[in-house]
Amino acid sequence: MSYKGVLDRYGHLFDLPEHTRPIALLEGDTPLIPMPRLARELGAAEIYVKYEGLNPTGSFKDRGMTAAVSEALGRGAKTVICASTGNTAASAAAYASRAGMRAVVLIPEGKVAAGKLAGAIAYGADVIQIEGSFDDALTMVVEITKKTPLALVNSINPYRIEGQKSGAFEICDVLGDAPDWHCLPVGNAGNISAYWMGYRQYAEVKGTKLPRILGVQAAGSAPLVLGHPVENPETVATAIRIGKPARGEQALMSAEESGGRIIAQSDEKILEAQRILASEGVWVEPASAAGLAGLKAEIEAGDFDPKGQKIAIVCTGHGMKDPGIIADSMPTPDVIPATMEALRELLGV
Ligand code: AN7
Repeated sequence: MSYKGVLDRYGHLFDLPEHTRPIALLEGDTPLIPMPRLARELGAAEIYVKYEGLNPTGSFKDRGMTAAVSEALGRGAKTVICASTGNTAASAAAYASRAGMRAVVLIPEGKVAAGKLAGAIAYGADVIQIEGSFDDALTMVVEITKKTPLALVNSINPYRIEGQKSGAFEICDVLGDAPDWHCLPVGNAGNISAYWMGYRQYAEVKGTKLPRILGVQAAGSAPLVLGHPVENPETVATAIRIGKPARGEQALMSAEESGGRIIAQSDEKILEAQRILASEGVWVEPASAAGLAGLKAEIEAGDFDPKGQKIAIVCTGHGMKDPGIIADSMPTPDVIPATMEALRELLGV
């Protein structure tokens, strides 16, 4: 039977109300790409990248959005609303349009990568820029959904988390068990919470083991590492430029329960990890490289013995989401006259 998306495949494991009316874009079923060279270099047994950029709107958000929009539609909601650093906005916009609903997205002005903003506009959302941060936008959407029939589709919405558990199920299904370690970026902290719930559920129903979780924040937006909210978060990894994570407590508990931890990495290290992944043929947006940056740093610092370990790294969004960062941090291509002579001279052949 052909693939129909995460609700179809894993819906029996999601806690969703009866009224849910499935809206799918065949999200999920993303590749778990083996990285043997990286594993050798870092001294691990096996490393896999869960390439979430291959979801329909280019990020992992589609896993949870299919569930949240399906529930909202079934309940009779006409409009969904979210705050977003970009990927949630694009995903909400796509699923809402597919459902025939209106999407309103609030984003921090000037801090959303081009590919995400373009997506939200292309899918037909009402895009509103806030003269403030993601955290300000989230406060506003939470407030307005308390008093109006607008349906909130940020990951405070429990159905988002239900859908996002599918990432953990897929990794276990492909590997035949959970990995030893699971590394991923942490922003608003929905994904880390969802993965831990998913792994725990699979351990109960399938007898798989529990991985240890390494969550990675950007150093300039690391409230869970600092232990307090960050008023003015800053990082090139704009997806995780979040100072007051909605599921912060749950994220800390998830990491701790798993025997893992949440750490922070500098922008420099995050961009380095982005380049390493690209050198293996996997282009991800900066935030998505945080998991690898953290793993590499832990191994190099001797805080993590990779020997014999099977490690999954979630790369949450596609590189095409943020073309600007490449233009800013990498050399501009050479320009030559349209002659063979110039080409041969440049190539030295
Ligand atoms: C590529 O889109 O918060 O810890 O509003 O886009 O579950 O928040 C995005 C988050 C990691 C962090 N990687 O996940 C939003 C938003 C990418 C992201 C995260 C995000 P959470």
